[in-house]
Amino acid sequence: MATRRSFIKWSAMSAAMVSISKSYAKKVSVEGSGSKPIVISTWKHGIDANVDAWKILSTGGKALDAVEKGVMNTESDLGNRSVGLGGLPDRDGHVTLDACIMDDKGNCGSVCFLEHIKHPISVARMVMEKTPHVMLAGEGALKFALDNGFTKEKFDRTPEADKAWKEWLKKSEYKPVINFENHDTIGMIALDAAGNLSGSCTTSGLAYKMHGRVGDSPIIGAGLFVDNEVGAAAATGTGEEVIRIAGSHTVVEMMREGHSPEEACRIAVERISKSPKNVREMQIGFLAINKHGEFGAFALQKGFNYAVYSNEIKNELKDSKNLW
Ligand code: SD4
Repeated sequence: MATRRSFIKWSAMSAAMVSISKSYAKKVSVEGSGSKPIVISTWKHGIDANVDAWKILSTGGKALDAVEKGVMNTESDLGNRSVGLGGLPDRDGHVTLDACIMDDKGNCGSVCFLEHIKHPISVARMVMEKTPHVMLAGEGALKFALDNGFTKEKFDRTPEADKAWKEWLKKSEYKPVINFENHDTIGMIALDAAGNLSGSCTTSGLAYKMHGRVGDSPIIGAGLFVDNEVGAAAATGTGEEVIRIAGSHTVVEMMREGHSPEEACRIAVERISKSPKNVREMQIGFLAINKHGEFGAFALQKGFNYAVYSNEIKNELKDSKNLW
């Protein structure tokens, strides 16, 4: 039987929970008007990726299918220097790919340090759906992909990436820092017509990184996080800094506390600005959607943009606000 003391404790907890959920439900100042379905994704290439995602979302399809199909568009573009097999290699000439995906039920899958596969995002989805694991790396990830019907692309680097790498080798200046010319991982998050969220993230990582380096993009909670009760977030920029603060998870937790998507992203960016490393020259950006379909973004530096597609916003590139 409940004692008076446990009843009082329970009542106090319930009151606190009601006030938290009220503050979450409260409409704070937000970028997006709050509609569904909606998809948002990082950088200019998000425009083309959103088109493929929207074909699924606008016909009642699932956010999970949309975010996979959407970023496959970017992975297929061999002209892209930071996503897919067209990406710039590491310092030893290897193009190593990182990707992850997360659905509305908390399922997630990831691959990192994967070579020779055109669509790492689909391998990540297969890790999620066909294995008891979340993450496969390197040779093991490649073997898993080949065993499951993916084909090994023959070339090591595109001719353009090869040329850029050979040019870089002349000085071999090791500066694995995201600056203003050196970024465009795709992170995509979507809310479908049924009200479910999912996200994806895929990249070739930092150009000329150390062989074996893995960034934030395949790490659930860093490059991507989805909580279907609250919202979803994705990151772009210098992965080490995003990992240090568990960036995308932080953004989602801030939304859980009642912050708008943009405010939540700003809080994460402010934390990064206090990094023990010198982040003055780095670019890091987050984007987020909440359960109501409101969205927002925030970055350290000027220049981060993201693409939004909904019934009201027909695939527009928006400039993110920034700290510095
Ligand atoms: C990484 N976050 O590997 C990725 C790189 C990136 O825009 O986002 N570039 O650190």
